[in-house]
Amino acid sequence: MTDQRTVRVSKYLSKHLRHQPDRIGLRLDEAGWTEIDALLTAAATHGFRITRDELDHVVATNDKKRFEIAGTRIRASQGHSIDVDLDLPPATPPPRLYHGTNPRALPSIRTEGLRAMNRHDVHLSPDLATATRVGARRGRPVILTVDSAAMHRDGHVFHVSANGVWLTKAVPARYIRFG
Ligand code: HQG
Repeated sequence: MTDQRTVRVSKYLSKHLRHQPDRIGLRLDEAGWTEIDALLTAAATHGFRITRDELDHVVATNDKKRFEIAGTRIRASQGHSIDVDLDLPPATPPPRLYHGTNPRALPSIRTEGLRAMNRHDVHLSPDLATATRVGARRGRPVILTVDSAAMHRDGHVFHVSANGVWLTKAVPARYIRFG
C-alpha cells in the first residue's frame, strides 16, 4: 500500500467516522462505533473500495492512531463533529498541556480563551512536538501552554483519548500562557 493511498483511506475514514457518516448511509452508535463490514460495504456502495487488509494497515500504521478496532467494530478515537459520547472516564492531566495554533487566532483566544469550535472539545497535546505539528497545519505554528494543573484543581474536567489527545470543553484565557 503506497503512502499516498494510506493517507487517502485515512482521510476517507476520518470524514465518515467523525463528520459525515450519513453521506454514505452509515450508522454510528452513541459512542461512535460501527461494524467494519458495514463501513466497507457503505464505502464500496458509494464508489470508494477499501479492502479489509487496507483498513487494518491504516489503523495499525496511522501516525496518530486515529482509529480503534474492538472485535468487529471500528471508531475514530477523537475529533468528531457529530454528536457522539466517547464514554472516556475523567482523567488527571499532566500539569502542563500544549495547544498549537496560528497567529491569526491569537487576538480572539486572548479574550475568549480556547473554544472547541466545530469539534466537541478543545484538543490539547501532551508535548511540544505534537502541538507544533497541530499548529503547523495552518501556517506558522504558535504554541500556547495551558496550566492544566490549575484547571483540574478548579474543577475543569479532562479526558484522554485512546491516542493520547487531551480533551476539555474549553480553556479560559486565564489558564493560558501565550509564549
Ligand atoms: C482555534 C487534528 C479563534 C484553534 C490535530 C484551532 C488535532 C480559536 C482552530 C485535532 C479559538 C480549531 C484538533 C478562539 C480555538 N478564537 N480561534 N477562541 N479557540 N481556536 O482543527 O486543535 O488530523 O478544530 O487554535 O492534529 O487545530 O484531525 O482544532 O486552530 O489533534 O486527527 O480554532 O485535529 O487531528 O481547529 O486540531 P480544530 P485543532 P486530526
